[in-house]
This record gives sequence, C-alpha cells and structure tokens, in this order.
Amino acid sequence: MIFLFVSPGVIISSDIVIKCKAAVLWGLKQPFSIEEVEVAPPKACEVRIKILATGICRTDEHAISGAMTTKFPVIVGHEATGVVESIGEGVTSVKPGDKVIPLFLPQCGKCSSCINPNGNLCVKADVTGKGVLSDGTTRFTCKGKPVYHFMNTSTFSEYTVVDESSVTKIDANAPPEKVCLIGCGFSTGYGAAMKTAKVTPGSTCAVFGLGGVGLSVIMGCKSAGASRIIGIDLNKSKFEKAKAVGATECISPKDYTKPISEVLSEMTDNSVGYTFEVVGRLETMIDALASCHLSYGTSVVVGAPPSSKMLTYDPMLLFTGRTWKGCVFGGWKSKDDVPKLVSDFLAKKFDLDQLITHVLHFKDINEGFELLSQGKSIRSVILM
Ligand code: COD
Ligand code: ZN
Ligand code: ZN
Repeated sequence: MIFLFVSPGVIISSDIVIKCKAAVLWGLKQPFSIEEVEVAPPKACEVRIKILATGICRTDEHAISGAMTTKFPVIVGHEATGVVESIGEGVTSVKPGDKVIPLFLPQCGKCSSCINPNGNLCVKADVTGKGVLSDGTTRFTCKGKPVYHFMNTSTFSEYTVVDESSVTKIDANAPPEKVCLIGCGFSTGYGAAMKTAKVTPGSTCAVFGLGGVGLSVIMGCKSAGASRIIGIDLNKSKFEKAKAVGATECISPKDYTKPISEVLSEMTDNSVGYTFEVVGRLETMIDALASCHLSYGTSVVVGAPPSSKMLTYDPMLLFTGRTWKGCVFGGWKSKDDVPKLVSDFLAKKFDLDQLITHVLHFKDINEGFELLSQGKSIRSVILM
C-alpha cells in the first residue's frame, strides 16, 4: 500500500476503495437516488478526485430523458471543481491536494485534434456513451453492481475517477462553487465568441437563445470588444439578464412578421458580423446563418443539433462569402485553456455570479433538476 503524506495528519492512500455517497440513476426517467457507492483506486494514468462543487447542465438531463445514449446504472454530472485525492502510476500533471476541474472533453495531447492548433475534439472523448474508462471497466460499484461513468467525469459523486487527460490543475485560490461552471456551460458559450468566432472589437453580434450558454456567449462578445450585441429569444423574461451581462438590445421573433434576418439587417444597417445559434434547433441554425453579413459574416452553431435530423439550406448563403462554423466546449483545448480561464476569472475579466441562480446541498439534487425542467434556473450549483 502506498501512503502519501500531503500535510500533517492527512494521509492519502492510492490503493484503497473509498465508500462515499453518489447520486445514482438506476434507469431512464427516474429520479436520482443518493446511494453509498464504492470508488475503486485510480489505475495507471488515472486520478481519483474528491468533488467539492458541481453544476447542473442540460446534458445531464438529456441522459435522464434518453435524448442522449447512456448505459444504466450511471453516475452523471460533468461540470465540477474538486481536489485530487490520489493518483495512479505514471500520472505527472496533477498530484494529491491539487485543486482541479474534471474535463468532459479530454485533451490527450497525442491525437490529430489535440496536435492541430485549431482542433479540440480529442479522440478520448466519450461521444458514444460507452460509460467506461480506458481499460473498458468502471471504477464505481453500488449494491454489488458496476455503475457506469458519464462523459469521462461522473461528478455527482463525492469521489470520482478520471483519466489523466480528463482533469486539469487550477489556481488553488479559485472558489470551487463558482469556477465549476468553467467545466462546461460558461466555457462553451464564452469560447464560441472568443476562441471560435474570434469576435473583433467594434463588431456587431447577434445571439439566438438566451439560456445560460447564450448569456456566456454574450459575455464573450463583450470581452472581445463588440460594440453591439443583440440578444434574440422567444421568451422576453430572458432579456433583463441578457442586458445585465452585456446585450445592448434584445428582440423577440414573435414581435415581427418578417424573417429575423431582415429585422437584424434593418436594425444594424446590414452590419451583423457574427451570429450564434444557442438554441439547438435546425430553424434557428438557418436563421442565424442568414442573419450574418452575406459577404464577411461568421455564424457559429453552439447548440447541439437534435439527433438524426438533417437540414437543407440555400448554398447561396455560403457562396456569397459567409462562414459557417460549429464548436464543442467553445473550441477550447480543455487541459491547456481551463486553467487560463480560471485565472481570467480571478482577474475579474468576467463574472460567473450572473449565471448562478441557485446553490443546493447534494441531498437536494432532484430539486435542482426540477428547477431546470421548469425553466426556473440558469445554473444550479450543488455543494458536496
Ligand atoms: N428562437 C429564439 N430563442 C429560442 C427559440 C427560438 N426559436 N426556441 C427556444 N429559444 C430560447 C429559449 O427560450 C431559451 O431561453 C433558450 O433558447 C435556450 O436556453 P436553455 O436555458 O434551454 O439552455 P442552455 O443555454 O443551458 O443550453 C442550450 C444549448 C442549446 C446551448 C444546449 O442545450 C446545448 O446544446 N449545448 C451545447 C452542446 C455541447 O457543447 N455539449 C457538451 C457538454 S454539455
Ligand atoms: Zn454540459
Ligand atoms: Zn486527444
């Protein structure tokens, strides 16, 4: 047995099984059940993390509803902050005691996406919902049954085990209950503007969809120096928060009979440089594309498209000069960029408080999902 002494009186063991609480989903459309689970020690190139705080993201709900393929029983959750409890053989990038953010989008550093400066969709990402670590097995057991992992992270557990490529060290001073949002929702939106679109100072932007991710896009447009940021949502109750984070004006398509692309063109004297689709619907993807300038505009698809759906579009929209892009996790290279985003937060370059509407205890996790499904929360953060 290997014992690592991190501070007086604290012993960390890298080969004991930890018994702790986790929110287990036993099947589709069932509530979370807080159970005692066994968390096996990290194998080679793996890291065991004590979770401190974790956000609730819509993708977790997709696992419950079946919109995302997942094996059961499973421990979901993928937006968190934690502390490294122990490491497996060969781990060099983190050590016990480090404050970390687990990465649902890994960065192995070796695959074609990781090597290319413009890629980030690492080959190690669990895009098909395998629910196991690299060796094909799980580190969780409950009532004698193996429990599957989710998006390489499984943060709705007091302890989790991840591959070294799925965790990054952050500043020890970062507040866990805030920077957990950098693990998914905030970075997805902020990066779409800053990293993927590369919004230029003085430009005009239009953001379709003003949920937590859309608000983060607005923050990115603002940080990049956009002069006009137009928020678009069917639900006008979203406008106040959008303006608080940086939208200069907000409109609802319901208030117009003409296409929204024409409305935006008239409002801006035909100068929309960047548009963002943050709804996840085919119709708004086309609207956003048509709304950016026909010659120099860029439109970014941020919302995940509905599965098994195709869209048709007029190729003239692209022929004239528009650029159509998409991104996962904002285009950030997770292991490299997440620590920098945490430092930017500590330097007050953006504010995460605007996105956090509820803070809940772990035992109340089902309440957090109720708030999400009723549209009452932007982000709920669970304290472990
Ligand atoms: N026009 C304008 N606004 C609309 C329309 C419409 N036709 N329909 C709905 N809306 C608005 C809603 O009123 C709502 O305000 C907003 O769109 C959507 O917001 P939320 O709160 O439902 O969702 P978010 O912001 O938390 O996330 C939305 C995404 C679409 C971005 C999300 O579901 C997603 O697909 N995420 C990206 C995928 C990804 O990167 N996944 C990896 C890990 S999660
Ligand atoms: Zn997410
Ligand atoms: Zn990779």
